[in-house]
Amino acid sequence: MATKRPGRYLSDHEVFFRMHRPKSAMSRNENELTNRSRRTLQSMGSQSDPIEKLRLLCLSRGVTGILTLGRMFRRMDDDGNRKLSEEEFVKGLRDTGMDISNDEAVKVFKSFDTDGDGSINMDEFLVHIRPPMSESRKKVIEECFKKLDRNGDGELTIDDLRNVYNVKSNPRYISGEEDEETILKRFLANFEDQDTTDGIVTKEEFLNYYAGISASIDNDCYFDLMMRHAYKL
Ligand SMILES: [Ca+2]
Ligand SMILES: [Ca+2]
Ligand SMILES: [Ca+2]
Ligand SMILES: [Ca+2]
Repeated sequence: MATKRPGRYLSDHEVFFRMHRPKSAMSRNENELTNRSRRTLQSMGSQSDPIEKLRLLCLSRGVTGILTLGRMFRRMDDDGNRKLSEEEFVKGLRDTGMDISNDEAVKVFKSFDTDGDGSINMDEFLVHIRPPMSESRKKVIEECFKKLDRNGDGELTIDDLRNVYNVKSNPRYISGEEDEETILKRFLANFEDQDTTDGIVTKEEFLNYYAGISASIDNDCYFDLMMRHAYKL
């Protein structure tokens, strides 16, 4: 069982999930999520909450679909300054084909701009658009993050993981296919969206990733158990 092989989940996040959730249950949850999201999307009228629509659009691509939100952000960011101006945001929302009036879009913009500096940065964007999670779910995710973040600087890097997680039982390590660095790097990359993999996982990225997973699991206790088990809290 997984508990007897610490560190093995580092080899491949997919493997990690399959260890903690039977494969059939995993794909069943995920299929349910994508189907439910698609059905809800189709049945939503033009009066529905535009943010909920965006969210469902991402979730209909599966639990990791949430990582494509980052891509959406960059697509909207026309001048590439990593912030969305009101103009970029409103235009971006309308470009998704969403039925939303200018006034509505401006309202959404204002609600996203938490610090009120007149633009939306990536964190503000993700916080508002990812699937909402209960406080208890957020708390357990944050505890896991804290455990991984050994030097407590609020970011996960290879240095946090080195010598903490034993990769020596990893089959690809044993066979000599991969060294520790490669294995740890891939573990971190699971939490980042492919276009911006910088080897640093922020708490927001981590929360964002698990917001996708969380959306596929209805039961709070099960989610809690899965997280504690996975990170040996
Ligand atoms: Ca911009
Ligand atoms: Ca702002
Ligand atoms: Ca750190
Ligand atoms: Ca990153």
